[in-house]
Amino acid sequence: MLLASPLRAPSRSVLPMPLQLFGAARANSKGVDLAAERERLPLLASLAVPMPAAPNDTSVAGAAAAMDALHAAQRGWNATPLTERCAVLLRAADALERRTSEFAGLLAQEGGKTLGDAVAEIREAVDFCRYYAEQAAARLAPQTLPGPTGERNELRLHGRGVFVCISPWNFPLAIFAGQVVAALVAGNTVAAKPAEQTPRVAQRFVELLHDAGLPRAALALVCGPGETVGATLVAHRRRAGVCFTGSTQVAKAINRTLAQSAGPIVPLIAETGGLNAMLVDSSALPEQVVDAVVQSAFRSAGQRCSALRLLCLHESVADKVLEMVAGAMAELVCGDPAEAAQSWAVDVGPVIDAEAHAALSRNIARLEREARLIARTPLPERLAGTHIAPVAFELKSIGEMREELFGPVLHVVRWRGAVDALVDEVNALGYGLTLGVHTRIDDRAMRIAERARVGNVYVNRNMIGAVVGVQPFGGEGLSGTGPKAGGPHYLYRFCGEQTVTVNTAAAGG
Ligand code: TXE
Repeated sequence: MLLASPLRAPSRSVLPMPLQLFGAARANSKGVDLAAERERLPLLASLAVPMPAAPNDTSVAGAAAAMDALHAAQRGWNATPLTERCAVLLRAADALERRTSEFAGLLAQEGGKTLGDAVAEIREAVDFCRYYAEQAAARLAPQTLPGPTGERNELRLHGRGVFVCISPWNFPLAIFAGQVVAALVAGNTVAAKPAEQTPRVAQRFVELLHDAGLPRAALALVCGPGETVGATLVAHRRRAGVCFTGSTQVAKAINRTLAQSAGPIVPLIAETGGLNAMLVDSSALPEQVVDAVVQSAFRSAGQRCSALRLLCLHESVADKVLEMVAGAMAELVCGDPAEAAQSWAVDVGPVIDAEAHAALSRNIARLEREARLIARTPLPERLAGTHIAPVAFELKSIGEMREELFGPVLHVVRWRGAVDALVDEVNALGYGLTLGVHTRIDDRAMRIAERARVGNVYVNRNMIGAVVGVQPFGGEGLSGTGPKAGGPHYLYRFCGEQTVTVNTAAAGG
């Protein structure tokens, strides 16, 4: 059934502006040339392959046993030459690239990804493998530090021990892979816990790593509920670090578990959600703003931590921009998972599960009572149970923003007066992940960036790009701890450091 219709170029009515909707975009937020990918993947043949069985959940006792086994294996893996650890990642990257269509099918079926999003995500995972291999080779070898005559000082980096990597469902391949390979290449063994919703993608990637030469003992896939299985890994006395991506609430719960459990003090690398704003001033180009808004708020059905949640429009341009946003939202195509898996024309796929659907529906009903509805994308009746139609509401003030709604829901406010005061209001929300700025006034964007307490600022473009090595990604405040994934400082957090000082004047020194 999935192969019933070949991929087709998106056909659309004439848009009210030169807007590029997702399927029609030439390059997407991950820097992937979608037109080239369309050529390369004319038919996703392996989508016809049935979904593999999901791995069984690990018991709590099994999770604890896995930690002990990983601890026993760590010394051996850490002693594996750095060049070989890097080579595993490079072989994995090549294999993943070759298996793009298979993984795209899995991502579409298990994670509800549109084809464009799935291909971009695979590319990101490939990039993580190659980038961390390259970074490890360049940064993790021992260094000699300057010191007094008669002494040699060496700085050595090593794996810390067993790293617990806990990932969310919204990038079930890229985030899972990025965490795991970073921890591994640094010399740690890894307990990898994927989200409950997406264990198959994780399992396939783990198999791929083993096929690429990773010893079985270096990595354990541990599936199951976060509150029990995940918490067991975090609380285990053998954990030497935790790398977590997910919600702010769970990051705080993990912090509490770490503080209350026996065992060493260990680092927590947390990447969490955001209440991401886009600031548009009176000089901004409306066409550019609208393209950026639609991409940033509704791509991946808004299920991205970087997604635009709060659009702040200067009152002089607000009516015009909102009219155009409404026009663009009317053009978005919501498609079912099967269509999404085979067609470049689907812009908005389903939300992840019934629970997410119910929570978003409740919040939208609240906004319908409390705020002004600006626009809603038409949703075919047959998709009503699985999809949330992209929707935009106008609020009276930023203070009405609540917690992150992880779906295609856009809040809009109008502003006037000093832009610094607006930035302060956005800072006061406490999150600090992404910020968009649209202005043609010289230096204004840089001043805003300086004042804003966020990890990633995007000027005069959409705000969901996080190309590995190009826009290292991660926030501060309620949005996470840093260092940034896909950046030059990331691997260091997975490493222990040791200095060795040798008295070279001593006999035999
Ligand atoms: O997160 P959850 P979800 C954020 C995004 C959103 C969230 C969505 O903004 O807030 O992720 O993902 C496990 N002890 N980002 O719903 O519920 C759980 O089983 C240990 C940010 O999956 O927090 C799952 O594996 N583990 C981002 C994982 O935590 C526990 C990029 C995440 O679950 C646990 C992408 C516990 N007590 C999404 N409870 C960024 N900033 O980069 C749950 N888990």
